[in-house]
Amino acid sequence: PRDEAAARAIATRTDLEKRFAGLTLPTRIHLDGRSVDALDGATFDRISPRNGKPIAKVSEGDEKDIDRAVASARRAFESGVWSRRHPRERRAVLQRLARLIEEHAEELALLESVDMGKPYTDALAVDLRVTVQCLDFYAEAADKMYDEVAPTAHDTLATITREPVGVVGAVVPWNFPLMMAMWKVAPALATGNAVVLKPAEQSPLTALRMAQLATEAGVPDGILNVVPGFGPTAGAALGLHRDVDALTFTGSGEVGRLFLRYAADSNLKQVSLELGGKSPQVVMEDAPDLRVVAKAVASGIFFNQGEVCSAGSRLLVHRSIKDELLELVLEESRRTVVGDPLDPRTDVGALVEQRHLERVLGYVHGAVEDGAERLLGGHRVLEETGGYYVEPTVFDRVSPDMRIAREEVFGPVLSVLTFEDADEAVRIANGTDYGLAAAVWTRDLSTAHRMARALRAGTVWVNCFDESDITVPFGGYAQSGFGRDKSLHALEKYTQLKSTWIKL
Ligand code: TXE
Repeated sequence: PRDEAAARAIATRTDLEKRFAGLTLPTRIHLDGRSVDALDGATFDRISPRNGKPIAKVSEGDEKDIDRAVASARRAFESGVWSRRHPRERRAVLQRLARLIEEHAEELALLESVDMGKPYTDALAVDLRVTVQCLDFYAEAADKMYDEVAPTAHDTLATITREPVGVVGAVVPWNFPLMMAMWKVAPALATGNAVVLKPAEQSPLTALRMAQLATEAGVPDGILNVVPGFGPTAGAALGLHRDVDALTFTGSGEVGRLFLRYAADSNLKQVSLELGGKSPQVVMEDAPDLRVVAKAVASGIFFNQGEVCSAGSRLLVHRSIKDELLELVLEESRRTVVGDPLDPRTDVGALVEQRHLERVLGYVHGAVEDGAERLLGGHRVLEETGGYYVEPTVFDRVSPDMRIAREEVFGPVLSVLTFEDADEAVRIANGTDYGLAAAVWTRDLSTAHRMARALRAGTVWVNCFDESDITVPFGGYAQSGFGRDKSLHALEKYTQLKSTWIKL
């Protein structure tokens, strides 16, 4: 019965709250295997988006702290304690870390949920599962990478070997804090680099806890340093540092551009960028079961509060089936529960911070002003909790030139557009600056292949959405960035090729 389920849920929520209250929060910089304060002792308040209340004071690293973290990483890298270790031993250490993360999965999911507002159940089932898989994948890869011998003249030998780049800077966002960190840290460590990680100021806790576990697992001191702090100070210092060899970033396009500038203004460090998107879900006239499509459309935009770089924020549907599909999408959207991230019944948690809530609501108001028709949602809800909740929102009659159809909202807001034929669908789908992901729904094999080729995106899904696996690369075309996370291709970002000629 519903009441009983509700009572159970509340008990669980209370248990989680109690559990969180009992945790010693990881709040200090992780440097040389130890927790230390910022050099000037500065801290900043972490506010939980579930209720707007402070949960911790976290060390605020700045340029000087980044400086000593990079120096420590450089020392550790050059010492060879990790870079020259037998790859099999690096594998064993990373596997130990994977097991420790597994053991602490509930604690880490709880930190993630309270820190940045995603449902605890998703944090556990998605973020933590993927984090562990990622680490296991790159740990396994560590001792299975072979180098090459080139087919050169008989009296020469030319080897092509992969070497670690050295010190890797990683700047990550707050939407999947631990998972994104691991997408960068695992391949970088597996290939023998040292890493300085700057988590987002909205979500530093899991990265700090993970670094403590890394030390416990045997990652040598200095090989993984984590410096929480703000973008324009700590983030910029890492981007501008002359002793950082590669910088891997996930975040906004605006800041991505800055990292290219930082590299140009300092040491031309190698930069890779993953910058979000405006992913279309293209539903052709001959789409399969529209109920299945509707479910995928709703979860594709509401999962993780819509704070997903590949969120299916544009529904492009053939005019002839629009009414039918839209009705089903609205049904799914109404069933989507917004609520406390710690409540197991919650599908959509809290947006990460007040500023972001305002940004999302700003897009909603802008869409109304531009003439889009609001069919559902569009409001802040549960304001009495002090948290930053927005209900699932659906806009119809969106035209491709409206801001809501072009810019990344990063909230639970779906725009519906229509098309007459495949050419128009492709034109609209490809008509933004982004190119991260796209989906096409069709029963026709040729249409599927033709559309998959025509869609300008790093990932194309056919008759599915959000399908993913650590073995498959992820990254963008166009202004969604360059370089790939996940799969063996990600290793290219953290290694460089050396050609060695030997005259025989
Ligand atoms: O991102 P920022 P924000 C998009 C999404 C979102 C918007 C703004 O549309 O609404 O960006 O989010 C660090 N120098 N995405 O403001 O600012 C910052 O500290 C160096 C898409 O949170 O890009 C954090 O660690 N670093 C995205 C990281 O950059 C700086 C995920 C990301 O923050 C910096 C997040 C500076 N001047 C947001 N300013 C995705 N691709 O998934 C900030 N940072």
